Amino acid sequence: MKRTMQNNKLSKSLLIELYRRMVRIRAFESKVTQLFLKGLVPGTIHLSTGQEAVAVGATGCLRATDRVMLTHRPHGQALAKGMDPKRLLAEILGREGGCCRGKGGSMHLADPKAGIMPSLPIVGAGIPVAAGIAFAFKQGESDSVAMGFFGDGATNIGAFHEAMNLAALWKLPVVYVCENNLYAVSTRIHSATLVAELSEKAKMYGMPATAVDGNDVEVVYQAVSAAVERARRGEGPSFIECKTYRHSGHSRTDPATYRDEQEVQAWKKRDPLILCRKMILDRGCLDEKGCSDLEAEEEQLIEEAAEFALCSPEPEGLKALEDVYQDG
Ligand SMILES: Cc1ncc(C[n+]2csc(CCOP(=O)(O)OP(=O)(O)O)c2C)c(N)n1
Ligand SMILES: [Mg+2]
Repeated sequence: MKRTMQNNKLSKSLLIELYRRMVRIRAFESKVTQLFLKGLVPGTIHLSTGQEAVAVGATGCLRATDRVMLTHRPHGQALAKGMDPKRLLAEILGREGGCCRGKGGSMHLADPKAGIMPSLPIVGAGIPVAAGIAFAFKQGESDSVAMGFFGDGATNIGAFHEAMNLAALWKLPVVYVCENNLYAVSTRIHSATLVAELSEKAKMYGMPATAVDGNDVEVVYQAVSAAVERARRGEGPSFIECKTYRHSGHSRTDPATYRDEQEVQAWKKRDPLILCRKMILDRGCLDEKGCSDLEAEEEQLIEEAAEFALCSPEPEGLKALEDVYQDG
């Protein structure tokens, strides 16, 4: 992706590409919801609607060889890092054509060729793994970078603290992207920690840490790309807290009645897609028709993904143990 900036603003073509990716994620998760309501998705799903700017802005400057660790809310992050929507949707439906041949489902996605390591839905578990990947890059004298995504709730987990400490101490090339959506399931952030700013937790271990508007894709891109460049130069890890909000409940079974309706509406007004679309129109990157055409193209891409996924067969029972154990 072209990465030029003009007057601290992203180039028009880059902004359009970032918008396209956010629209793709929104259309994808809306299709997942439809299929879930038809009873076609085994298990539950955790949607990232409202948080698209974090996934897209954070991964926008990464190379295919950089690796990401995802969470229990991984659809948007996987699409943003380059997973094919067809293989992702087939995986969520538990079909043979999925990225893990239907064995993983929504929360266990992987596509190592695209730099997507198997996602870990155990809260916080991916944080030390991202440090481990970065350690391997460093040992191999590669300039690749690892990125670890996690939520606000994960910053209260022991693994977070151990990983932050080692990543800083060993100057590992890892960028930690914390999606602070104010809740861990139904627990509001400040009923779980007395630390007012999450970035303080990372600073304490000796790494640069900052908080940004996670609904502004340009701001996320700029903050994270500076951290990625720093890691590539061998200067060590960074922590970026992206303040954002999920539009729906924690999972499909959560009506989210613990949230104040005014709070939800205030965040919906700052929907990252609305903000980015306005930026694109105001800066003359595209006109109204250009935006609608782009949105229609992404809808079409997701329709094709659904067709592929729904036509993909369920895995045969006898194949259940294939790809599970390493040979030899
Ligand atoms: C170790 C562990 N404890 C509890 C759970 C159940 N659980 C799944 S997601 C979640 C909340 C995570 O909140 P946060 O880190 O803020 O991420 P978000 O869901 O907001 O994206 C919990 C408690 C789990 N998966 N792993
Ligand atoms: Mg959260």
